[in-house]
Amino acid sequence: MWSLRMRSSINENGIERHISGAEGIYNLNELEIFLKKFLKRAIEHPIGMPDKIVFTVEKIKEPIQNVKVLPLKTIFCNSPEEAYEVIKENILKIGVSEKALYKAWEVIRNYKMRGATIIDSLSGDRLEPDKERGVRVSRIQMDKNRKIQILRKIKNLTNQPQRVIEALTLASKVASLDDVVAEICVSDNPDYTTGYIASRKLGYLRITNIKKEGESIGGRAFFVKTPLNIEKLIYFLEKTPVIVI
Ligand code: WAQ
Ligand code: MG
Repeated sequence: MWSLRMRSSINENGIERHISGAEGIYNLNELEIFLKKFLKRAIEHPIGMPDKIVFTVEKIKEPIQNVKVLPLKTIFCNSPEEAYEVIKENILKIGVSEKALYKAWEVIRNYKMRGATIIDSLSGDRLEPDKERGVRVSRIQMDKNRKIQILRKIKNLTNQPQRVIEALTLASKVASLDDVVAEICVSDNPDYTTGYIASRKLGYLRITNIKKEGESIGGRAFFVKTPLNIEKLIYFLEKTPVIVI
């Protein structure tokens, strides 16, 4: 099996601004199709046309781990304020402090990162070594039959089912770790206003109207228990190949 990754960016006054990325695990004869798909995605992104697209194609040598998919549910909210209340209520009850949630929200609102911030679920401290980039979850794929089942379930709930599949795949890998208490995610696409919170206890809770239409804020935060081996956590998230079943 092969790991395929794409990231695209645009140079703005000497600063490389991330536009989009994609990840997958494929066999050799699928690679060409997905290279084309990822290229199309890079050049058709609503944020704009990139001036740099990087593809990484790597043969996977480690054993691939299976991780169970999180159960999916949608909570309909009418405004970002209502969404925040729903998030707060759910996330506090599984052991994330208000301070930590506030910190995550602040990072998501104010920084454009390529990856996720890692936040101490109690103190609210940021723990990722590279605070500009964050941690990028990679080497993930959803099992084909599971994908078909999820697509059937969400077809009337979203106009971008592929986005849900990818987010659910990522969230299932992240939530599989005992060190992780929860995740919160807001898409950085101005036209995509459904976000989610996820954990083994809550499952994958889609939250509509997590931000206002047209806003380009977005990001991800992983809330973790401390003390923990942060290098080991990051290695698993970035490097260990996982199929979500
Ligand atoms: N690993 C870690 N963080 C990432 C990754 C990754 N592989 N990809 C993106 N991020 C971070 C980064 O900070 C982005 O700005 C942010 O997440 C949002 O990324 O159920 O589309 O790709 O309807 O815009 C969730 C809701 C959609 C789906 C999430 O995220 C649903 C989404 P985006
Ligand atoms: Mg995006």
